[in-house]
Amino acid sequence: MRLLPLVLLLAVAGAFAQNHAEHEHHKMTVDKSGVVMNENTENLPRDCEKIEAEHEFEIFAGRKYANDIPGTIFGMSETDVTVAPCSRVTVKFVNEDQIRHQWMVHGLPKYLYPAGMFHIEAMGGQTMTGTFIVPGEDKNYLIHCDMAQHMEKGMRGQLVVGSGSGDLWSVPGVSDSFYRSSYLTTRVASFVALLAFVAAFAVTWACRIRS
Ligand SMILES: [Cu+2]
Repeated sequence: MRLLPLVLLLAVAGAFAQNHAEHEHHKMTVDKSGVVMNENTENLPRDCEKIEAEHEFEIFAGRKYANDIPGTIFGMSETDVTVAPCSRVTVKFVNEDQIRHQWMVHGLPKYLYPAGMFHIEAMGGQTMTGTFIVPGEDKNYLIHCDMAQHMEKGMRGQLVVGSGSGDLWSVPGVSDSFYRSSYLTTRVASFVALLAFVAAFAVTWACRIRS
């Protein structure tokens, strides 16, 4: 029994070491308000000679930003963020809900951003600010919240560098409809309505001929 404290200590140390190993390739700032991962304030992407512009955005997250968009529960005040090539982008992410939300960008160069990702996570009611530098190429990057079901329920956007590479699908307020399935359903519904109209017309016409 005298060994028990030692065993417990080793177990805790082991868990800590493992946790640390999983995250050591990401650069993280963590405090009680949230997390900023892979922040980059000065390392230039390979296709940039200098910082060409500075951008600052204040982006709000919360249920109330989903109000105008059918089928969504969560939202962001801006789903379409446009920046200059080789610019430094600072995002102040304000979470107005009582649950955690994230502002996560994917597809950035992996030599600067482990897993190609920059991300800000704010606890409920908290604000977190983070900075990163975008490459020079015209491209659209996916922005989303990675909490379970949040992207599906509306937390999806795009970061457009320069003239971009084409709108991503299902971006609330940008691409036509949030769900591809509901887009199809709308078309099917229109088709059925049209068929019904034609059928009614044909029947009326047929009755007239008979009388
Ligand atoms: Cu979220």
